[in-house]
Amino acid sequence: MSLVEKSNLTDKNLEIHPVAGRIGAEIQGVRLSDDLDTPTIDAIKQALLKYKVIFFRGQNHLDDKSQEAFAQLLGDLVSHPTVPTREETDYIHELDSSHGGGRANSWHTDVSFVDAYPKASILRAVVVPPFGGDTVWANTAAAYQDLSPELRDLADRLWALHSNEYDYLGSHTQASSKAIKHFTEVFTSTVIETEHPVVQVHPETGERTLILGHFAKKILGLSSSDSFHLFSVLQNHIISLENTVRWHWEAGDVAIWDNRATQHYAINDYGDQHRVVRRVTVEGEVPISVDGRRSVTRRGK
Ligand SMILES: O=C(O)CCC(=O)C(=O)O
Ligand SMILES: [Fe+2]
Repeated sequence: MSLVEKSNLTDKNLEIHPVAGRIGAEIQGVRLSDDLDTPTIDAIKQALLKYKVIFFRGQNHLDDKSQEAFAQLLGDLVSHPTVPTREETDYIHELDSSHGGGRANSWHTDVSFVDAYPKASILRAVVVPPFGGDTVWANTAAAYQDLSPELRDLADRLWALHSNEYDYLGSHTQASSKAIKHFTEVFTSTVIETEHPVVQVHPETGERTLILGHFAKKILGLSSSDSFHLFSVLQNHIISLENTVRWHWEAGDVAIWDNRATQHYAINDYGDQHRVVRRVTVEGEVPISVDGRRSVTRRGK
């Protein structure tokens, strides 16, 4: 699959420049705000479905309130089920590198441990280190297409248990263990477990996408060992480099991703330098498997 092209959308001032071959495009000529006109918002939504993650440079005029207001044009916003929102905001989830849980250096789909997990995330860079701190996204629809027909058939029938109780220390070596311990206590203050199909049918594009990432604890019906190995086989297709796009942030950049068709990873290579990003998430729908069954929450919520 290749999306290497330059396309102009309805508004002649709005330009789309693909950043990588299978995922990601930069959109130029748009000042994000809640008073964008309908054709522009429709063009942004179409680009999001096609490129899976879209980037906007230089949105330095945005603050927490106007980020929330813009995001509401994409749907109803939802707050995180366990982590409190940033003070004096309704929906802003802050990741600050100096706090526990502020470095998302592990492949995941946001909040995939609930049934109707967010359909989109809108992330704004507030403090960016002079070097390092890039984020990488992977296309889970292209990953599915990349599987052999035999593996696709198998994946279509599998289900996995996702939980917010996962191995945080596995990916965090720098933040103090006290900060991580506190974050883990808050993050798992209610343990939530949901069974998702490993392959869902995307409600808008009809594409089949893989739902895995670090909240997936176990593929159901397999021994722990088989689950671990099969998870690795499928997850490795998702994160193959051909399937990814890497964004080098500047303060004021905004990234929007289709959380039903991507995973992402925040690279933790900037040591003690400060990095702050703020995210809002848009409410999603309960995933549906290839054979028409819906995800089920088994615990929590
Ligand atoms: O820090 C980043 O670049 C991404 C953090 C993250 O995983 C998120 O905002 O969902
Ligand atoms: Fe995330």
